[in-house]
Amino acid sequence: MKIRHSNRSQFKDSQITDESVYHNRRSFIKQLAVAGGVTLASQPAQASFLDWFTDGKNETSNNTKSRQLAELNYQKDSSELKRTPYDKVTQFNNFYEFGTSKTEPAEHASALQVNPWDLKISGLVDKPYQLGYEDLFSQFDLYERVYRLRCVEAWSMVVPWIGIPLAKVLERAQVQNRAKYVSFKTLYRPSEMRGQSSRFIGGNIDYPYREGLTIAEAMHPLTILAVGLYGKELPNQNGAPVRLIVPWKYGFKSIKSIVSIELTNHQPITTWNQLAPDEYGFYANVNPNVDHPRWSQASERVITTGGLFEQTRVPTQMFNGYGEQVANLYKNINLKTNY
Ligand SMILES: Nc1nc2c(c(=O)[nH]1)N[C@H]1C(S)=C(S)[C@@H](COP(=O)(O)O)O[C@H]1N2
Ligand SMILES: [Mo]
Repeated sequence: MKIRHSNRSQFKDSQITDESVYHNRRSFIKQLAVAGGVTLASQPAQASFLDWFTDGKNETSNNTKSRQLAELNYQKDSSELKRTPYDKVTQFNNFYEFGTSKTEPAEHASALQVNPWDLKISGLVDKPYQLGYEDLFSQFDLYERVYRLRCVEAWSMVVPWIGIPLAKVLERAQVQNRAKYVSFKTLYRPSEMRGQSSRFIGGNIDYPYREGLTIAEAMHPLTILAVGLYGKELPNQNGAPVRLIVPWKYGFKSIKSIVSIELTNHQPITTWNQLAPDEYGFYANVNPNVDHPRWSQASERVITTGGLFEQTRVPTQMFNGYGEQVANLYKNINLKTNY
């Protein structure tokens, strides 16, 4: 593993606080413009970006404003969390499409072309639609959410994500009543994702990588589609240009580089459950009381700045510490058998 010094000084405090949606959107867009990630040249694109800074749009009715504030409150507790340095967040990854080690994603994910992108929202909806690369940054309000990410491998990190509540994306498609689950798929493009053309590199996964949630989980305000972290666009190795974040579930649920979101009436097949059903369930809620068959889930190693000798272990919390918000989703479910 490469050991590098933290780069935190490059982030302004304004990017990693929860002051306001307005403020975050503005600093995020500045970042995008500086990074050259988005072209501001064309008039229509510029107009839609500028709309973000005005209060004249339908998005900013009083109702919407209070809802936005309510959602931001979810972040209050977690804003106390100590953030994992940017270098660790972007160089210690799981993204088997680029290799099974923690360092291969950062080494090989630059091959992935994220612009243009095509994310389809389809299935049991009245209004299926698509989002292109720039739409991901311009068509919805963006929020900063500082969440702990707990991998099933018993390590965790704390990441300031920027994203869109998934519920907003689903609501636009007008979800039908008979939809019970949401199915997600990662891009399948072996020419750019080396693990998809080699079982040896890609860990024997039947690509594309797939994940799924119940409708209630997908609609929960903590569930977001992330398009950025630390005030910048997502690096490819973290799942650019758009990935799921479900903070109360093991990290493998948080599927990267998504091209398809499909509403279904049946529980979707999911990658890790298909590969090893005795070890990885569909729910995959973080649960210190249900061990993995091969290791304990009672505690976790916190990924910090440290080098080889660092060992910061903390007890794992039920639902990764988000129980107050999500426990009610599972009140009629046996969490030992539905792991
Ligand atoms: N498409 C895809 N998504 C994926 C994975 C993967 O291999 N492929 N790994 C998962 C796992 S196991 C974890 S812990 C998180 C890691 O996210 P991060 O690298 O941004 O920390 O991504 C998840 N999403
Ligand atoms: Mo993971």
